[in-house]
Amino acid sequence: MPDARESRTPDFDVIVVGAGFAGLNALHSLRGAGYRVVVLDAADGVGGTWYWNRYPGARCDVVSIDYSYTFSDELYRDWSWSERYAQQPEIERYLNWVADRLDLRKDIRLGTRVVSAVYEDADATWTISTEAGDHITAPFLVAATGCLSVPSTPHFDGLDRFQGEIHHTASWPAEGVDLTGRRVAVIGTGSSGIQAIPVIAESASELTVFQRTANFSLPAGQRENDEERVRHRKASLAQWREAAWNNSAGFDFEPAALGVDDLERERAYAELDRRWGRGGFPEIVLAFDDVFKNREANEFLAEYFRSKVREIVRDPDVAELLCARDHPIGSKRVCADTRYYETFNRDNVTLIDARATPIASFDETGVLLSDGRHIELDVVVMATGFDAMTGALRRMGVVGRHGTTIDDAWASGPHTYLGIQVVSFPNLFMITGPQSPSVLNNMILGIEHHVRWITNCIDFMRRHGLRSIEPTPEAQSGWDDEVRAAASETLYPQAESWYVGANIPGKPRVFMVYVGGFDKYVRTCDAIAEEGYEGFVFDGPDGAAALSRSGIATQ
Ligand code: N01
Repeated sequence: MPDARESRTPDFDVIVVGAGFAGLNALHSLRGAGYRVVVLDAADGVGGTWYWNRYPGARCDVVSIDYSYTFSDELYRDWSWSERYAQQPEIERYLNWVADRLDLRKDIRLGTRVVSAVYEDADATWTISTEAGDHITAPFLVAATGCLSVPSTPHFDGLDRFQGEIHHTASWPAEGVDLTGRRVAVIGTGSSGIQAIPVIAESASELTVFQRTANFSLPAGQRENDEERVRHRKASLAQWREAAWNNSAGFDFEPAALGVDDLERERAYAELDRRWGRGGFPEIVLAFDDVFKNREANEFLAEYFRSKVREIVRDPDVAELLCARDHPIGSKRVCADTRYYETFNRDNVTLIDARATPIASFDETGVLLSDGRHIELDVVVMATGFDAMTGALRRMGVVGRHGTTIDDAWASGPHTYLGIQVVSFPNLFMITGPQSPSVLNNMILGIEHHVRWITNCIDFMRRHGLRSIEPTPEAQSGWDDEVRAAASETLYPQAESWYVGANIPGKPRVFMVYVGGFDKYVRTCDAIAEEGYEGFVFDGPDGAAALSRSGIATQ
């Protein structure tokens, strides 16, 4: 009988799923290292999250010059953002430009949805099956599937009877939706809702906003780019990169303490006022590290935000409803808005407290509230978020060693080593996976770090003739402990957020992000690689131990 190990030649060396920031970077890096790579994406264009999230007002809430690839000086130098925070179409254009510039398209298969990914131990090969019925094989699988890529639409009785249009912000029609003169409801007031609401209010005849939980939001400080700053950044990218790699959040500023003892309050208020005027996270939320750990400093900042809402919103009842109280500031993503609170001063905008008077049901013409009110609607916008962090891999039908599914492995929440690999899923690498710094740090730098780490790891395996890599259970449970310990020093776990899976019914409540510091994380991952991948096991070409040095376990 032929040995299964030699029975098939894989179609590729690496299959990458996802053609957003992570997938494009992975393709460029791995192809550059000499591997045969294919990228698969369900969308009809590149861009990942920036392909799908086309809702009105969608823009990045991180300054664009920090939200760009830094792995190539040329790419960085040759692209110029038109605004401080780029809008979705411009970011999509940027990623298309990168795809052309790096000649990536020839290795990307668009309109290709992965429905299963199964690992075969005998020949250490992943087989990817697509919705169209194709099967593609490779020894390595890279999940560049994003942290927020599976939209979540809650169940509402009667929603299927509604005769108007229903659109989720994260699967907005490419051709757009004309909301002019229409009666629109937005359900949800997270980052997406808060960006969309002011823009929708401009064209809708009536806008009804359903808010279940108020969020903290600050002015984004949207403005033209400061050309001098851009020129300086382009000229000194290497220094900026160095500083950001060594920064606790992957940016170029170090947070300081807000310092709110009694004598300091007046000074702190004046400082916050100055920063509020400039707008943006780095100015306020990310600027003070004690805010994330110290309840008193946190409440001081939270109350400052509430005072701003009361200043802006004319109706005091509406203002109070818009004041966030149920979670420490920063423990849910703080939103960056453009005239969000001002929108509630408009005559055509109504705020509904969806906690006090929840939606009872939909019918053909609109929505019925629990207090008996009926609101006639033409369009419902679901700004209801995502099955975050774990949703994409779970939806992809990933099956590892001995038939273990990712659902089995993550039944009590995600368990990983470094947020990069999972026990029982050899040769599967995640980019910005759960338990890595991902969404709470500079995403693009986090992606670039993982891409570099994964490319180096595969190179290492090639050099040593290794067929497969996966973490040891001990290393994985040690990383679980580290992630938990880092979170327990902060206020993050105190919120009912998507960071802990609270927005998806039945999802285990576990804090899913590593918050021990981006710089520390990078050093940890890199040291592990340099020391011969401590905490990982390798399988040699004949299934036997192929490498055994300084405690590297082999099987
Ligand atoms: O989703 P969310 P999002 N009835 O989960 C409400 C990133 N992002 O798409 O809080 C009524 O934050 C829910 O209410 P509650 C960013 O990281 C970035 O807005 O559960 N309401 C909440 O208000 C962000 O954090 C940008 O009580 C219901 C809302 O829906 C992440 O994406 C832009 C409900 C969901 O908010 C997710 O943001 C946009 C129900 N049954 C997003 N179910 C950038 O700028 C849910 N809700 C880069």
